[in-house]
Amino acid sequence: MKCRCGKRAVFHSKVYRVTLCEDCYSKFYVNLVKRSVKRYGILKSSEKILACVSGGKDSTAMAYALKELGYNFELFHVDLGIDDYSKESLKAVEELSQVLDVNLNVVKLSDYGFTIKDANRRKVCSACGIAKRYLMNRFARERGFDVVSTAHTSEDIILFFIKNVLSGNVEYVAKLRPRIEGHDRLVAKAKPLFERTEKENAVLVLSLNLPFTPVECPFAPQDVWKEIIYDIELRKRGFKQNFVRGIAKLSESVETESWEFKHCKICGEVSNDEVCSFCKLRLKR
Ligand code: Q46
Ligand code: ZN
Repeated sequence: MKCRCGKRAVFHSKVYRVTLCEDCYSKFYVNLVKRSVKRYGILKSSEKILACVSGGKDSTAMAYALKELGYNFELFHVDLGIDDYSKESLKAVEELSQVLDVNLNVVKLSDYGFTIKDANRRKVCSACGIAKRYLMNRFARERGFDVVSTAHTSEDIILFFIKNVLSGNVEYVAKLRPRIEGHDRLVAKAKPLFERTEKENAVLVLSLNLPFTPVECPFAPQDVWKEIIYDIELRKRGFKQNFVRGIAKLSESVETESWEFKHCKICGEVSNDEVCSFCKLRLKR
């Protein structure tokens, strides 16, 4: 198959009705991100952005798009201390920082007195999420960043939505807004890739040969819901994109004004409890 410019195609999509080569695809991808950011007011051109990168393909694609769109941003990586996975991830984000010529900030979880491997094995991903959210928010606020940008894809958003609806946490849909404004000690959060798919991100990083690690975290769960989401997309083209747009609309209808926040009596950060989840993790040591 050939691109409209005549070169060999690397991407074909029935949803967008396009067939594109490497060069045309990267422009097309960046334009898609630009369109989402504009339509949903996800980022402002005046903002200083902290872009969270794991070393995987999705956050690499996000960093590339932010660079191409001319945003003022730095990279942020949490070294989780998970053996080879963390070593490979760190190597990838260091290379990415060089390739994009963007400053990289690294925070080591072990500096806070524990590593992910110390968490209860069945709850390791939940502990990891708590630690990453805590560290990125605190780092961003203390260093004067206006917004934290994460590379959640449409699959992540749909997965989170399904799981929370199934457990009855309907109000949590508010957390799926493409942009959540800052409040109290919480910095604004942005998801510029919420309409993008993992495949679109993979094609971008592979076709541009951007640094990323294909090494999977040893704790990554086999999620049957992800497979179901892929199956639906196969049977109903455009499902993911339409569904996340619906979630974005729904998320705006959830009232969050009455949500009450406390402050952790140990670290002072925003918390649902007397002691925040991150300090609880640390204290279990
Ligand atoms: S890094 Fe952390 Fe993921 Fe590994 S421990 Fe689970 S959550 S799987 S994004
Ligand atoms: Zn705390």
